[in-house]
Amino acid sequence: MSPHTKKHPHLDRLLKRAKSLTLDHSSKVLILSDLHMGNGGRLDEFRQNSELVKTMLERYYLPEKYSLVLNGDIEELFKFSLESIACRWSDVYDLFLKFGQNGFLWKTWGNHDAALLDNKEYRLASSLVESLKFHYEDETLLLFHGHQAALFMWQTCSMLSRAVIFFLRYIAKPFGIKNFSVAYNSRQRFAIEQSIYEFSNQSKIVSIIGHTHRPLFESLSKADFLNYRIEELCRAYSSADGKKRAAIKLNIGELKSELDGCYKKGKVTGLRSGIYNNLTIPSVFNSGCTIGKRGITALEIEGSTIRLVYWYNGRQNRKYISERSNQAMALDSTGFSRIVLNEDSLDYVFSRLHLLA
Ligand SMILES: [Mn+2]
Repeated sequence: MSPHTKKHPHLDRLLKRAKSLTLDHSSKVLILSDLHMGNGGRLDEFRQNSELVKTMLERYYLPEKYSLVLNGDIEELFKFSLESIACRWSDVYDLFLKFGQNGFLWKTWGNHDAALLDNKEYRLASSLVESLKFHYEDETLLLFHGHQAALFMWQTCSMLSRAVIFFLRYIAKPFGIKNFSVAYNSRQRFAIEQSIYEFSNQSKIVSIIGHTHRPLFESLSKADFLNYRIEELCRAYSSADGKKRAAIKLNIGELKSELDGCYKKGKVTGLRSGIYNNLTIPSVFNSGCTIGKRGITALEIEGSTIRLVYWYNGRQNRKYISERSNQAMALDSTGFSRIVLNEDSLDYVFSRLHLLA
């Protein structure tokens, strides 16, 4: 296809109109999406992780001087009124607004909270945009919710939205029908991710989305990473002294059995690895969502590093596997823990994008 053919004109428009910000090597940004906050009742999908979200914002990201991007579907307006949401979670809005002091607070709208556009009462009204672009050196990261990729689907939905909202509020609720926010099956999710992936590679930008509730972190596959790490350790071994050699040998043994585990499953495992084509181009990242049963995922940008992190109740005796063999960090005595699932330098991400896309 000619480079001048615009296959995704609506995503292109989004990129052109995006609110511009510049990142430097001291920038810290937390990206969250898909909180789906409700009225605090049984059908409120935010409720079960609300303490976790409040604690990590207040005790970790605020004191660590992070700025905040809320990347869409923060409120669940298909099922609840803004009044009921704002009333139940006013302390969460207080927290969001404090991030302005660390740098900035921006919120992109998603399909479940687009109705807030004309609402003057809305507390985050002055932070609301459709998309954001971060300029990092000569590179661009585009942040948007992601539903825009399914424009045709969405136009059809808009025509039906009155009926859908009526159904969800007045029929689904009394009968206790759950899980409406997981609106896409895996094929539709794949179609959305794929068109954003295509668009990002064509435009040589990195897109950061939410919407599909599936965390994405394009990177080396776990097996490639483990191979690379083992290689490094073997090189270090030859120049190490006796004590260090023993530690390196132990470490290599652990990595080797992890690597064997990857191959035993018959495929290279990981959150994401090469499902669109044979080469992994790290052009689409997804912060995941905060309505998971066991914990939440989020993206962090800290200077030249981008990370996918997982926060969970550390008192539960469960083992979480990091793609990079990282250790979990307990947050003081809160009971909550954070583990880095995957991380890469932005320079590496953009080099790969330019060399492979
Ligand atoms: Mn959405």
